[in-house]
Formats: sequence, structure tokens, C-alpha cells
Amino acid sequence: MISRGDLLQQAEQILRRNDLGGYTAPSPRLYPHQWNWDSAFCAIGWAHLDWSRAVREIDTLLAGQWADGFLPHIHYNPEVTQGYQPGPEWWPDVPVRTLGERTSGISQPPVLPTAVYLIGMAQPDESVRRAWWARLIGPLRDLIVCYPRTRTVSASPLLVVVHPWESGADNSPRWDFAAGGSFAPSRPYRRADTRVVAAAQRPTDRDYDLYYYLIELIAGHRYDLRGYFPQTPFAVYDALFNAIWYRAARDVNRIAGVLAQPPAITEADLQRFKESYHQTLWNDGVRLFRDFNLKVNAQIPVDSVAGLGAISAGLADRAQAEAMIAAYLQRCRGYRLLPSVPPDQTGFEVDRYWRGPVWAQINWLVIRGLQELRLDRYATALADETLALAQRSGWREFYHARTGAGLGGEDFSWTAALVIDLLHRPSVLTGP
Ligand code: 2M8
Repeated sequence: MISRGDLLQQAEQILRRNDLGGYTAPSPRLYPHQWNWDSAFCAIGWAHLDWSRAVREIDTLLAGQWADGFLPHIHYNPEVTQGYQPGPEWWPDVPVRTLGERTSGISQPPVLPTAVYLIGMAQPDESVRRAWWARLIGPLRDLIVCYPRTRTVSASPLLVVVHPWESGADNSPRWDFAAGGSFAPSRPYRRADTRVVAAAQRPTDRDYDLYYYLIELIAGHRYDLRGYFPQTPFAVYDALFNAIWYRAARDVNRIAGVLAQPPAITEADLQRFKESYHQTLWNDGVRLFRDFNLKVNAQIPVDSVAGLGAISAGLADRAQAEAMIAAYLQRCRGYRLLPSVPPDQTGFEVDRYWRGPVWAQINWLVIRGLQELRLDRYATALADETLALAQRSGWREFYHARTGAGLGGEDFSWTAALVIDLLHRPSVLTGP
């Protein structure tokens, strides 16, 4: 097992190696373009190494922002023409702000505003910090208000996630209700992922049929939820996406406050959102938040680590967070932490992608949330576990839920970036 000093050095090497100029590829062979939440996490790591490089990462991500503030899940690098599918041709006429930028037509958990807040706080020169925030507050405000404007239906303030890729947890068993529906696109597609990573660790072809079916449906309606909502088999309130948005909205408000500007989302609206989140997604029987299927108006009866997202967002108080994490850990005894799906859950697979393995960026979110709630015992154990996984198994996309062996993509950027953050800033309360 390598030392923590060497770990830091290796992590820095990974980020520098994956640095493709203005952005950090998540894992160059598997994911050569710029991904939305990956880049936000990478920027958090870069801020400790080279603050202006973190700023650049974010500028490049925001260059793919749409006219209405929407931030797509992939910002394509036009120089990379091979090695990832789907390419930009599957997403025609995306309404980007800057003509010529190529992006996907769906989003991802909006971690970016929280990254901008944290990176700003890591800048010791207050005037530099304020100037940077003053430059970004417009795009961030647009981003945060765009989702309530374009992704709500009926009276609920919760945000509708329209593609498994938007959740970030692509083939989670939570989405099996749709993947089992035999949906397939009208045009043929080819998979590039299984040439890089063993098929047994990736989503199935049936999952991919659904992914491409939804791409055609969404692009065919010009990315307008009102157009395809009646037809889509997939419209959910994802517990993690909604938690991350809530956290992001509060962080944009904090930045706005420093700049003596009005909040992006009013306190009253945040409160309404929080109440709705609890009313719609809380499941007392399992002491976890669940996702909600809008097509049948019911919670999805599948537990996953997404249900702990409330801990990282300030949506759960200390007592509730402790009950949630204790119950989750109890279900995962004998496994590495945190399995993305508890082992007793139907659909759990110990080594397949989002169906069980451990993910460093999810751990990081939960760790930071636990620290803010002063649940230090849990936070420290989880941080130690996360560092140990990288120390023993290297810089992987995810880790085997039982053995901790490294799986999926190699030289993975968010794992490196967040290990850097954990080592440089061990605690949100006492760290430098
Ligand atoms: C994975 O998703 C992409 C599609 O967005 C894929 O499998 O092709 C997910 O783990 C997602 O959360 C992540 O952002 C992306 C890049 O790391 O890979």
C-alpha cells in the first residue's frame, strides 16, 4: 500500500495526464470529451494544485452552456472524432449560447455551482475571488433557474430527470423498470465502451437500447420536456439530482450574497422544494430517500446510495442523516463502503458499474455532508475507506463492492481530484 504522500503525487500526475488543454477528460480512452459533473469535481481538485487551471476547467464547461442556462452532460471536443459513442451527430440543433459548440441534449447533476463556491473559498485573495464570482454569477444564476423553469411538471417543484445518463448512475437497478420495457431506437448504433472496459462491468445492450431510444425521442422534440413528456417511458424525480440542485441553489445564493445581489432562488421557494423533497421521496420503512416514477406516480421501490444525497445537500438534519447512514451501513456489512446499491437489494451486482460498486465521488459527497452535520465518526471512517481504495487499487472509475478491486476505466480523473481534495482539506470544519 503506498503512502499518502505518494498518493497525492500520483493523483496530481493523473490530473495532469488527463488534462487536454481546457478540460480534464474523465478517462481519456473511455471518456475523451468533457463531462459536466466530472469537470466540476476535477476543478475542485485542480484548485489545490493550480487555481487558474480550475478556473479554466469551468470556463471550458460553461462554453457549452445553452441559451436558456441549461448545462449539458457532454461538451464535445471537436478534435476527438473517435473513441466515444454517441457523438454529437445524435444531438442535432442543440441551442447553445456560442455558435459552433457541440454538446449533448441532456444534463447531469449540477455540481458546478458548489464547485465554484468551494474553489472561490480556496482563493486567499478576496478581491480575486470576488472578481471571479462576479464574472460567473450570471451563468450560474441562469443554470440554477433553468431547471425549475424547464424541468417541472404539475405543481411539484421537484426536477424531472429524463434520461438515465442525467442521473449520472446510468444502469442503476432503479431504472430497470424502463430498461425492461424493450424500447429500441429506429437507427442502428454501435457501442465503443465495451472495447475499452469488459462488458460484464458495463451496462447491458438492453440498457443501451433504452439510452438510444430516449436520445431519439428527446432530440426529436427539440429537447423540450413538454413535447415528449406524454410519450416518454422515463421521467423520474431522482433523489441525488434533486439534492445536488438544492445544494447548488444555496451555493449560488451564498455567492450572490457576497456580491450583495438578490438570491437566485428565494428562501420561500427553497423551503417549498425541501418540503416537497421530503414528502415525495422519503421512505420511512427503509430510512432512505427514494426516487419517484412520474409515469405511475409512485416511488421506485429500489434503494441506492442516491438516497443518501440529502446528507450532502443540507436536506436532512443531523438526527435524520445519522439514522440514514447507520441504516445503510448496517445493510452493507462485510462490503467496502459505500456500495452504490445495498447488497440485499434486488438487482445488486457486486462488480457491474452503478449496480453495486463503490464510487469515490459519491463517497466524497457523503463525507462532506457528514462533516457539515458534525457526524465526524462516520465521515472519518468513510474518508479513510475512500483513500484506502485508491491506495490499494489505484485510480479507477469504481471499485468492487466486496473486494475493493479496481474496475471500469483507468486513470480516472474524479477519483484523483477528490483524493487530492480529501488530503488537502481533510475536514470542512478544521481543514486549511
Ligand atoms: C458514465 O456515463 C457515461 C454517459 O454519460 C457513459 O457511460 O458513457 C457515468 O458514470 C457518469 O456519471 C459519468 O459522468 C461519465 C463520465 O465519467 O461516465
